[in-house]
Amino acid sequence: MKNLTTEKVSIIMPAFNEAEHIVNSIRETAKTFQEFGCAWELIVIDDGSTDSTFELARSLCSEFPGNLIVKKNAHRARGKGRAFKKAFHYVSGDYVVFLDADMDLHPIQVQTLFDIMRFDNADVVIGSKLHPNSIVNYPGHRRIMSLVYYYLIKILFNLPCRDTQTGLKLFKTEVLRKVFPRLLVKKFAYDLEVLVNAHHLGFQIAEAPIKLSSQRKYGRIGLRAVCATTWDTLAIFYRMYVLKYYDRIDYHRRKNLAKEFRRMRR
Ligand SMILES: Nc1nc2c(ncn2[C@@H]2O[C@H](COP(=O)(O)OP(=O)(O)O)[C@@H](O)[C@H]2O)c(=O)[nH]1
Ligand SMILES: [Mg+2]
Repeated sequence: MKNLTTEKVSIIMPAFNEAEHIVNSIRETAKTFQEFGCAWELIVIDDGSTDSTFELARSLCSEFPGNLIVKKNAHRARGKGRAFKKAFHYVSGDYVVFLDADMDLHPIQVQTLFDIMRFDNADVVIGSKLHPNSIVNYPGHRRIMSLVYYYLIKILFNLPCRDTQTGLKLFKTEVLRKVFPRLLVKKFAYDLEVLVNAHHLGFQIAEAPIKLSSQRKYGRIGLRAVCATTWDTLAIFYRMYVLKYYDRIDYHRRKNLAKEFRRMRR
């Protein structure tokens, strides 16, 4: 296998009630990155699972000392977005990979994302179920949801990508350092908020084909999650284009820092 990168890669793996998969997912990810031959760390962030996800993940720390970090949110399922934000505090790599914990998407595909990052000179590469070369095996109703969501995103944001929701993404760490402090969404539409802000800040986003084989026949996304995602999506649009919140956030932060500085000098 050719060398992925000479720099360090941090993989963030959110996990909620994944006792069935987590041990295999951690071992498989560790094995893949060991074979890539680069420096890596895997940050598993459990969101108050009600099964043994956290205990199982933590029991593997002695197998991968210095490479595996396992953290837990005390409160139950506060959302994947919030989990990513928390996990980012532990990141020490130059690149960050978002990877779902159920192995629907095998981490070997990170190689393709890195290749595309180089070829396209991109700052962000996202796995896309709607890429013409993707091989996807997932439930029919999820296909329809993906397509409807694609048109909604196209109309609202005109992003240079077709699928914002897939659980495999690669970022240069500097992108997330700039983007994370701006985020408000804590649950499902956080992917979109990350990409909308990265695009708005002028970072290049490219899409990669993926191979996805769904482990769960029906998925876990219910009607409530669909409604919440749609609502959050409209809220992101409102903040971006009506309130211009994301532009003002830097201004307010600078103003607060200046105020703090003056207070310190007094
Ligand atoms: N930390 C955290 N992880 C979550 C939460 N909800 C889902 N996940 C994880 O996010 C990933 C994707 O969730 P999944 O239910 O497989 O969604 P799907 O692949 O889009 O059907 C998996 O790794 C889950 O364990 C949450 O509220 N908090
Ligand atoms: Mg999944």
